[in-house]
Amino acid sequence: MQKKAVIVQDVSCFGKCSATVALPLVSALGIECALLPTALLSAHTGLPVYNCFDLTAEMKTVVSDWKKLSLSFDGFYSGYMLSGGQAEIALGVLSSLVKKDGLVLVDPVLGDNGKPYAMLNTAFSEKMLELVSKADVVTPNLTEAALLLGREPVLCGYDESFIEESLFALGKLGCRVPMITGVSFENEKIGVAFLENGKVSYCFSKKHEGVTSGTGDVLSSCIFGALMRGKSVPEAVREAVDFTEHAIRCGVSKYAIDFEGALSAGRG
Ligand code: PXL
Repeated sequence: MQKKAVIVQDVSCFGKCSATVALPLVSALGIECALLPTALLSAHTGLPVYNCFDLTAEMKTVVSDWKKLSLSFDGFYSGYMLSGGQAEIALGVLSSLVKKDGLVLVDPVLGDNGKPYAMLNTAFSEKMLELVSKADVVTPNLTEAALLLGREPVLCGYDESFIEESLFALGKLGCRVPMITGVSFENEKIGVAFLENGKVSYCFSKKHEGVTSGTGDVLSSCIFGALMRGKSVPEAVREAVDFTEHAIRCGVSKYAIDFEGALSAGRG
């Protein structure tokens, strides 16, 4: 039977991120995706002009209809949300629409480059921590890991012991496999650190200077899709890191990476 996943993400009409990245990538890995949209944006927030429409009320109706349809999902992947209220709805989806042994990946989209996103407040942080406590895998960047831990973000000059202590602290929040993305100890390499069964591992690829936009969603989507396909955590992370680097080599625009080029590579 084909596996089904629910994806909780915004729809940014222009600028590749969130749903417009997660749906094609997870679908390409053979997983049927259902979208619970958190917001409709004319363009993602990295663009100089955008409008954002909050879809909290619509999310409630979608979830209510899904319950009436008796839907049941094998996986759950959440990303960009606007509020604690939306995270609460996502928690409700987890408890009522996702199978008990379903795979849960929470990308705690809270900030970047040392700064929290504008919508972050105490209620949102608390609900995000609750979601994290129920996750199999969490994929914060360095800023988000610090925000989850109530610490000041450290973006450079850290060492392995700092990353490893952060991973163990994230594990204490209740998630089974904490990860930190965008980890870099040397100029030429960047990748993911993760903690599984008490062991810390790293997975790196070549670092391309100046590229950050859009990589996080590509990475998390690939990790989720590969795990849904039954890959082990180290295999899923390796595939995701390699695919993301491939997408960067295919092309980088001001606001996104060419994941479509990487998806279609080798086709005539
Ligand atoms: O990739 C994270 C993300 C998701 N959704 C929207 C964003 C961003 C990052 O800036 O603007 C709308």
